[in-house]
Amino acid sequence: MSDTLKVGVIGTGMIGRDHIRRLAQVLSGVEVVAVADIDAARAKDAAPLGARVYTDGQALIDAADIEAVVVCSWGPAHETELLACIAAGKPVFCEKPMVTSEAAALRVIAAEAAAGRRLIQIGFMRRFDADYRRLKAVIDGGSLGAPLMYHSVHRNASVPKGLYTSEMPLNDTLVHDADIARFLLSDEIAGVEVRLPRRSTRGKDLRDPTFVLLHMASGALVDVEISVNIAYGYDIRGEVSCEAGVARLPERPATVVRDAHGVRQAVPEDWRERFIDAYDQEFREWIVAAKAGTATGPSAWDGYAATLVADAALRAVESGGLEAVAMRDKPAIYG
Ligand code: NAD
Ligand code: ISE
Repeated sequence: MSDTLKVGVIGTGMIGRDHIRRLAQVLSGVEVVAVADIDAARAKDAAPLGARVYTDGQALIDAADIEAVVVCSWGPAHETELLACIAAGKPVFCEKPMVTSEAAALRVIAAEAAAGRRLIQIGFMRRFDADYRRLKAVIDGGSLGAPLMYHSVHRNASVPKGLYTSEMPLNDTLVHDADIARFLLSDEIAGVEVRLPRRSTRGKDLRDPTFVLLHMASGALVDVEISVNIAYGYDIRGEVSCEAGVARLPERPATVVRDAHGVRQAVPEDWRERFIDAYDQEFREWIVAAKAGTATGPSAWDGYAATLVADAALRAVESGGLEAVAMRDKPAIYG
């Protein structure tokens, strides 16, 4: 493999464009040589100077000069793209959600396990965020005792303009909170309940907000507020209550403005601003591993775990009760 990792990016929507920007302009040791999108105009518009443009992701994956792939298409398209990358033996960074059903997740894991080595990193960027890493270090340090509860707040100002379905608060948004709960508490999710509070009148056809309760295998409980249309900004909060103290994510630094309306600080507009450094870091680590022909960081197994939680949450909306999450035995490649 060359010194400069030659990558192709599939999906040139909001996050595809943002990742192309960081790969082409911010990070070193990597070059975007091709992009693909079913929307040809969008792909052309997003392509860095000199990069080839495809409308077929498979053709990009098959291209001989492409050493690694970044998947930023919609969740339901990810399975096909991941299986094609595994078949081609190419490391792949795949945005969350890895897939949108348990059956698809099992097919991806089986294919990667059969390949005999990790090729997939999932875009759970919170694991690379300095604030979350410090919070985990405090919990792991043990001075506060065992974690008993985790309160997670996940607020979006508005829903994205592209594909958006009624299932997305659970299979697209909740997956971040599920993954970070597993990461922070070093625990697995054993069951899920969902409660639907009074509905916000701001979204015409939107069932928002959503309240989720995750039952961890240890007995710890995790409550998650998901708001996808809360107007004021992108607000991510987290606090862990332990036996002998609590630890929480800090307030983000922002200029304090005092004027005739009072004192205020701006809230990030969306995930691009809040997690800008975390996305850069997840790709730094991905590039190093991809150059070695493998993957580190959040794995397909983590993608599978989050998918199971999303499936259980969707069932819990229907049943109104506690839905179990039962994970299979972990294949050896996931450690
Ligand atoms: P988007 O709608 O803005 O863009 C998706 C793009 O993928 C569109 O241009 C669409 O034409 C293209 N596409 C769809 N299916 C395709 C296929 N089979 N082949 C090629 N192109 C295809 O959506 P987005 O906001 O950029 O989200 C894309 C993915 O990234 C989603 O899975 C989303 O959950 C994830 N995402 C992650 C984060 C994060 O914080 N990690 C943030 C935003 C989005
Ligand atoms: C989006 O797809 C993301 O992944 C963001 O990180 C998340 O906060 C948002 O809710 C999703 O729509």
